[in-house]
Amino acid sequence: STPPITLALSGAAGQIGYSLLFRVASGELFGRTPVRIRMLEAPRALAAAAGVALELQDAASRLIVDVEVTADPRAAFAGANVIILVGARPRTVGMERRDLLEVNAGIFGPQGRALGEVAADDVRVLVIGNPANTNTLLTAANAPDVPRERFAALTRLDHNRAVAQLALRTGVGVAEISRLTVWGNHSRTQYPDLRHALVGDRPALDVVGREWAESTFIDVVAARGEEIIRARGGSSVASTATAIIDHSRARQLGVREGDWTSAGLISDGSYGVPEGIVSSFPVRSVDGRWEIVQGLEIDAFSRARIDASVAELLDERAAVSALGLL
Ligand code: NAX
Repeated sequence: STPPITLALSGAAGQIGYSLLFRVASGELFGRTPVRIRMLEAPRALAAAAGVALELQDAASRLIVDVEVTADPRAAFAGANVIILVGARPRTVGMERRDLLEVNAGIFGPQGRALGEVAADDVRVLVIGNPANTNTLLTAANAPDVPRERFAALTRLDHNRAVAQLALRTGVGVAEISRLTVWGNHSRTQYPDLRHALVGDRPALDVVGREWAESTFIDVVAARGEEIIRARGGSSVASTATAIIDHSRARQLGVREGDWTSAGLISDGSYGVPEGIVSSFPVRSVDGRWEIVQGLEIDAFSRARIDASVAELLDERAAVSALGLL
């Protein structure tokens, strides 16, 4: 029988954790491979996490080998093959960005160090907690021995939002949409790019026109998180869990020939994005490793949008560096 995968999930008692764990139990994340679950939580949420673990028992999943709950990153990450970092300190009213970055560096720095020391040799790390790109940078910087391509920030939710909007606009099923890219930061400055996208076999730009592509589409996708908060009275949870599963399956199984998806990866300088920052790119997975899709032509409009989001990422990196946290 297949040896189990060890999954460590931080923020496991939070909303996204609560949604994701039961989908792991039903095999959506790792197929038929059995899984050991390590739930990492802040000390104040350990009791709630233990409650979620009881419910996981009640799911009577044939795939779950065991569940452990801990507040110690080293215990959670020991031997972990997949680490999903959801737990973060959300921005509260009146909180400066500098404070937000500092508090989160206090979480992701030590977690990076711990995973670098004790995770399995084949570990993959996916960061969801915001600011996701810079939290990924902090995690990776503190785990220098883990190969750089193993770290990703989740931008698949933004990608899925872009796919859905383009399908709605053009009246086709989502399966007809390909070659969309989300570039840059997981924030309002992100650039959902349909310049290379296809609707069926037609260039998306010919179908929707420049006006819609360059204003409405970008605004709707980039502001979708806020729209959900207004409509639902809470941030995106189940769709985030879906995006985590989609990202992970695309990494494990690859994407359709001729297509790609989006993920925040540590830049190797591709597309003029400064080396070392974590930016969303067009990506494909080759033998389970993320690679940036090369050779796409970047016109002046795209250049300006990518540069604007990259400027924000450089700013975040500078702020964390200035605090002595990188
Ligand atoms: P919740 O507040 O429901 O859950 C967060 C959990 O993290 C809490 O249970 C908290 O106790 C835990 N936590 C805090 N510090 C921790 C630490 N040091 N170690 C372990 N756990 C810790 O938020 P939820 O709705 O689950 O969202 C979590 C994060 O996802 C937020 O940062 C949010 O901004 C981010 N998001 C990112 C998205 C993306 O696409 N990248 C989209 C959805 C979401 O907004």
